[in-house]
Amino acid sequence: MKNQLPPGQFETEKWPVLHQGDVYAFNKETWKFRLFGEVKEEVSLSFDDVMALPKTVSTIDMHCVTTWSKFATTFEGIALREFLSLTSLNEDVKFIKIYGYYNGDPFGYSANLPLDRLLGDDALFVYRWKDNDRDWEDISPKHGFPLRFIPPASFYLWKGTKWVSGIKFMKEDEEGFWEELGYSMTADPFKEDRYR
Ligand SMILES: Nc1nc2c(c(=O)[nH]1)N[C@H]1C(S)=C(S)[C@@H](COP(=O)(O)O)O[C@H]1N2
Ligand SMILES: [Mo]
Repeated sequence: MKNQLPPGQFETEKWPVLHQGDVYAFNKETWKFRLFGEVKEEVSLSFDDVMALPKTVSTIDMHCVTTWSKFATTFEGIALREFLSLTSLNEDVKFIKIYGYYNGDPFGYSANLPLDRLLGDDALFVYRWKDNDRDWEDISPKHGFPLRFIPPASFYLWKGTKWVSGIKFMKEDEEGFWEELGYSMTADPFKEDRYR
């Protein structure tokens, strides 16, 4: 599903910035990435632990609910599935919530997603990107440095948590930051599935 414009969207060449709250200032000493919820054992990873995981490069279209879409952006990052090899999930885990910083709180932002649609190369925790106009660049602080999630193009971009801090594994679906405010649990741009 590449370079396909969902209904109600227009294409932008630039990459706009959108979020609530402060831009997180990276501190390698205190930065942690937690795997928790329905897991046999909780895991806490340092930045070096995360960066030692296998890398994936993918071109992923982005669709923001505010109606811009950006095509042909190539990302390098760690596929979500790599984290599954670091812990054992309890039975019947179907959903996750990806957490990130909001005004200094590492778990202040979150977005829910169905796990079975995040096992491919198009579900990445990214640290650098390039497009037709530029060579590889680190993800900037405003876009989520040092690490942010980019969801598959079949989800609106608010499911792409910036300044990530962990993944909660869940049996039942649960609202995240925007979902609590009335946005869609499923968020499919091709169905204009914006609100609940
Ligand atoms: N931690 C955090 N992640 C966030 C947000 C936020 O407020 N805080 N906003 C989301 C929203 S609404 C969008 S549209 C995308 C925008 O990503 P961009 O600024 O890199 O384009 O980030 C998402 N990730
Ligand atoms: Mo958004």
